[in-house]
Amino acid sequence: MGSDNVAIKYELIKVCKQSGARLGRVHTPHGSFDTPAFMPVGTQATVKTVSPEELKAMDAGIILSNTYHLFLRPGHKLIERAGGLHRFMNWDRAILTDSGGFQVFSLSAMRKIKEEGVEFRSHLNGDRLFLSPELATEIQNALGSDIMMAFDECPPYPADYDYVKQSVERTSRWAERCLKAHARPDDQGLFAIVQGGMYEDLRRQSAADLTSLDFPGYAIGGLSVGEPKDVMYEVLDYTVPLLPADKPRYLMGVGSPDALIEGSIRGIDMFDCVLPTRIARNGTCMTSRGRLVVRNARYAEDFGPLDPACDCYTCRNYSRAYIRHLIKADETFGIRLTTIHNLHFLLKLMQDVRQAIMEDRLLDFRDRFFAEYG
Ligand code: PRF
Ligand code: ZN
Repeated sequence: MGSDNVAIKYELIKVCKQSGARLGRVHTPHGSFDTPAFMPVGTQATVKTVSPEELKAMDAGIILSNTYHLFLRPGHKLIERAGGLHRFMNWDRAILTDSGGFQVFSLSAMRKIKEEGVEFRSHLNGDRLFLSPELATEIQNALGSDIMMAFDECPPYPADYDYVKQSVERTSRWAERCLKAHARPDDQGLFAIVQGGMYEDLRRQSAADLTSLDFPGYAIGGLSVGEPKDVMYEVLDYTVPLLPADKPRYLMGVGSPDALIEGSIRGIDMFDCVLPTRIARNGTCMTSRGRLVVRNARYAEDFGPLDPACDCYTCRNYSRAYIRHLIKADETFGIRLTTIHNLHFLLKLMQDVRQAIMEDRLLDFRDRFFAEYG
């Protein structure tokens, strides 16, 4: 299980003989979670509309939150004074924080990337702000997340080779600066992020740079940024084998059911995505038969559950017609019900994936799932 003086340890339990997927367990200062794992997203120190008790009942062992948002509001110093992010939000299981590298590029205006860091304007009030590897690390140390992410640059898609090469090299220098700035290595693990766009030799260069620095886990960034799915799977095919087998591997920002299964098959251990919670808020549900838009008029008098195959709180107690009515009437309970269902659906999918790995039948599971899900 690795040495004892590190915050994050990966335990490999079993490799699926049929697919090569890994069943494992990640040990953190706030408990352990089984992998492959899906991490619900709690951007603003809350997984939108659901309580920590509800998340636990759905088997979430780890959630994700965001440096960028908490830095802007309410501020990491305030959260530190509250006793850290776990205490502040009443979540005593594991938390991973993203570094802000990606959010600065996707949300803020007027970014200027320099060697020192990134200058940007707040998406809330236009304030001129600056994030650097050192500050992103200091913020995450103050938040006290179990897993912190290095401050990286995620290039857009498509991006030309020379641009991506520069950004890989900068991301490597920034990762080293994060490691130096990290003040709590005994109770927080810092993961590095492999970039390199869709270029195999740049992924190779990025992985070589970062694995030479011995982080307790590695993420693959820069995917699910608009490229075709086949391209993402191809990048995973050659990138995952570049990462150490005794550390967790995290595919950032990916959470569609098909990508969770295909990523697991390729050796990914952790995933996060706003998809289940975001689509829930406009009335879209993930079901065993594919997506269902419960707002649709065809469900006005459908008194059955969202998904007959689901045993979540929502499906055990409420009908499509009722949920549709709530959402159309702008009643917040409606989006709570769809959020609970979607999170339950993905967390249950990951339980099924883990069971299939245990029984060496993940490829069979994939084929059966896709035949139903479409
Ligand atoms: N870097 C960081 N966060 C991310 C990404 C990345 O490349 C992605 C890419 N899909 C999602 N979230 N820091
Ligand atoms: Zn359900």
